[in-house]
Amino acid sequence: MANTIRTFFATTRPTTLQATTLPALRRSGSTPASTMLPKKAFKTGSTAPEPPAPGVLRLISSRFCPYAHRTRLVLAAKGIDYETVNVCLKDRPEWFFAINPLAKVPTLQHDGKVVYESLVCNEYLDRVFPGRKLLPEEPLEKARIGMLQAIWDAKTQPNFMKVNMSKGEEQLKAFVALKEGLTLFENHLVTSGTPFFGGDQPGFLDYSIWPWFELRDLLLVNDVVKLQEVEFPKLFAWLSAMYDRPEVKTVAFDLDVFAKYVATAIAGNPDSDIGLGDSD
Ligand SMILES: N[C@@H](CCC(=O)N[C@@H](CS)C(=O)NCC(=O)O)C(=O)O
Repeated sequence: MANTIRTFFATTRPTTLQATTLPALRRSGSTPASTMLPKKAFKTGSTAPEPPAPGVLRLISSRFCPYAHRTRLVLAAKGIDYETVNVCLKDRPEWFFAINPLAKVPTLQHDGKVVYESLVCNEYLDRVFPGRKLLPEEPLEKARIGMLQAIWDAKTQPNFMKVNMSKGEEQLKAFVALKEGLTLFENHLVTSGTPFFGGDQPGFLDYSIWPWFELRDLLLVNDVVKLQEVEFPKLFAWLSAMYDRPEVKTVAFDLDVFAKYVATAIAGNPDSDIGLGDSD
């Protein structure tokens, strides 16, 4: 399973970048728009879907992307209605580059506005939509979340990937580094005395780190690099508490399908539509 997760991000950049001519709006009112869009991924050469109707929030996504998963979690936590357009990461549609110059998921479209980068998307959703606030207002508390997020991005998440993609000495080194990063998260829970990084309920950071924990059995694939509860008791309690959350259940990855996707990726032909039926 080494060398696997890298392929989740494999992309082939289209050689030609066509100007996008988006067709006129096709919907109005409160039609549950997601029912009108295919679950299958749009690929290079596809016609762009019509833009979302006024007031409809669209998530441009990929079923197996942990960054898009961050945003799915926030959407579920805040109970926000949205529609999904899936894109193929290997053969991204040309029209996607005209919406987001990086052509990365997640990307949001909302009333003519475009927002991309998972953390930016999540803050946008938190600020613009009603419901439970996920980021603290208090400046120091917000700064603490931001600093832990920086640790996650610099030290922790990359080592989850390195452990997955390496072997032998290199893998063990990455595993030690991963555990050093995770210790800072463990310590935070010890100090805060709360079950979640967001307090009594999950907040911004809980959702932005969760996807890698949900995927950990696919990422940390042998017994030598398994996380042990005895080393991270608070983090393990946090894991159980997160699994109990309805928003986590609602958008949970199907790990069997995910593993099949990984197998197609290892074989060099990641199948974004794996597990979907003909009518999807
Ligand atoms: N920093 C970005 C990373 C998003 C990202 O890398 N998404 C991957 C899919 S999991 C992607 O769109 N890859 C396309 C590419 O890198 O070209 C974020 O937080 O949203």
